[in-house]
Amino acid sequence: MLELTINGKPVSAPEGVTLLQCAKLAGVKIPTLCSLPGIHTNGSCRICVVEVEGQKNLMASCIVKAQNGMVVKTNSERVRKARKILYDLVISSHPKDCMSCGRNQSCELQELGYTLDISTARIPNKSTRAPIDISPAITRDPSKCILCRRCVTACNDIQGVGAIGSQNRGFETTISPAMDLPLLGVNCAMCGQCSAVCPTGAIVETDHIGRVWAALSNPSKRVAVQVAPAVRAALGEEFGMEAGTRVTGRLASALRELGFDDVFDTNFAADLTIMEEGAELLRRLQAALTGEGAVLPMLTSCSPGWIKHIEHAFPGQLDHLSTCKSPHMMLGALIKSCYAEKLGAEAKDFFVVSVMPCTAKKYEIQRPEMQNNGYPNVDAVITTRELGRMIKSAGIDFAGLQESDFDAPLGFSTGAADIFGVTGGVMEAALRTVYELATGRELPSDNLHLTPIMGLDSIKEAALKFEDVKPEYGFLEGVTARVAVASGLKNADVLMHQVEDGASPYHFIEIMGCPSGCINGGGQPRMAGKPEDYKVRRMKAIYAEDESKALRKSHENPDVLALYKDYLGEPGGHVSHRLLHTTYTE
Ligand code: HC1
Repeated sequence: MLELTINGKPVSAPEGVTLLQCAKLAGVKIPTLCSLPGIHTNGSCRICVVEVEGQKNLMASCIVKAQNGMVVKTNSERVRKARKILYDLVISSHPKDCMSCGRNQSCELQELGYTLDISTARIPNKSTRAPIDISPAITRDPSKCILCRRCVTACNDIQGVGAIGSQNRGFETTISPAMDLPLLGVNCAMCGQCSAVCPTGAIVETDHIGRVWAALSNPSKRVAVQVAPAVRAALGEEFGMEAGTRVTGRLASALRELGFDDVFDTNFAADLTIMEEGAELLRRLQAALTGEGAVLPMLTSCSPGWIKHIEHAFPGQLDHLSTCKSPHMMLGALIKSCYAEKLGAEAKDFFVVSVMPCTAKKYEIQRPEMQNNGYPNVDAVITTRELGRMIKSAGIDFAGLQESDFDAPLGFSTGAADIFGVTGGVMEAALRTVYELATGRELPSDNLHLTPIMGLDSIKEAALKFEDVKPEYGFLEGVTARVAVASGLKNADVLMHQVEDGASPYHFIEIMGCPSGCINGGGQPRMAGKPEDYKVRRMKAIYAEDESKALRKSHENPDVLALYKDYLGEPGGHVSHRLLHTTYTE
């Protein structure tokens, strides 16, 4: 252990930590605009400067390593003055339009001004408005960029995509795609990890709140809403609750209070996806194992950031993707067909809203593959953050809401659907069903988890041997199915290079575009100010949702079974294919 002094108090810290981490361990908060746990920006903002005895210059505490005997001051007059000057320089080119900015009251730059007790801007404003880049999922306003480079780190180092970077030099420096191209013109996956770390309003999700309010006040539209699995494990954070607080019942009530006519659950369609994807996997395995030939490994297709990435990075491998649409698109397709028919209505009468932890879902809904009979399956996507803003703007006391259930018939789900929200969950849910269908034997309800693919590791794998299968699944007898799971696009690439080389040992691979899966989606509450284990807390909430359910396997969902009996026929059948499946050919 190291022994040093911070602000006159003795502090012990493990070897290797920075002064910023060391101060945090000692309960001393040093302000910063660029550093975040897991995001290493090399001290670009300098706001975290501290005085170190014996050193002439102030030092950026996020890059200087703690050393034995150091005497550090984090709040001296010299430090405070320097931070104010640095802050003034940052805001000298900032538009200062806080009142009309989407990040008003959730902006780290604004909050820092308060923390530093800034009362006047002493450097004349040099701000010039640069053109705003509005893509279907992400909106970039370069005027609000403070060059902290968190987004560059998220895109390049964590996701391995490299869609944005530093352009030009000195005062001309901007953060943007190369040659100032729009995001839609480069290899951006629309995952929104940049928007989740941006401290200001420079990178945000493209706003769908306006179109949702408009639909809610349009008397000729029936407005149905659905909620992704991961939203219920994080929305509470927007209302000051601890990371990992489960708010499923309050969420359903809030949506009713907002005026939605139907409050459905994407989880229903996650169960449906397992039926469809499971049938597709069994068909592909049968073809492969009986010598007919099939494209394996099959890759999951529910993460639209992942879909956009494979189109850019591995365009020759698209036939590995499952043909299943993502669950929320499936549910949208059902609302505008089966459910509309039941009510004597038509697709045009409905406006379907998805509440998602994901920004790429905004891109997904406008894809031509995601419509039936000329109508998009889903009309608007709001992120978890956007829903939080809508609830606040409607004056709803979220914490004080009574809990309620989602509406029938498209709101009931099993625990298998809940775990879609975390990396490894789709695979575990699929294997729960495929194993029971193939063997006819029930898995013990107290031992459903496939532990090798649980947890937040970036790449995981498991093997499952099929023995004593039912006669119709004889092709599986003695077969050991090998599966892998990756979350985050950089990790996906590792598995995809094997696929591209024809060297993948797996039959089935789950890929989620965001690191750790949807619990850490680009549209989830931002991590700044959260405990470092916030992802673990959200993961535990997701597994707790699963474990709290009476039914925990998708093929046991009675409403999904009724849907097949009354409308769809069988998994992978003709109606399913028309509504619930697609192919990507870009
Ligand atoms: Fe996801 Fe999915 S799990 S993609 O991670 O398959 O976003 O939560 O809604 O559609 O169900 C996201 C989450 C989500 C879909 C489902």
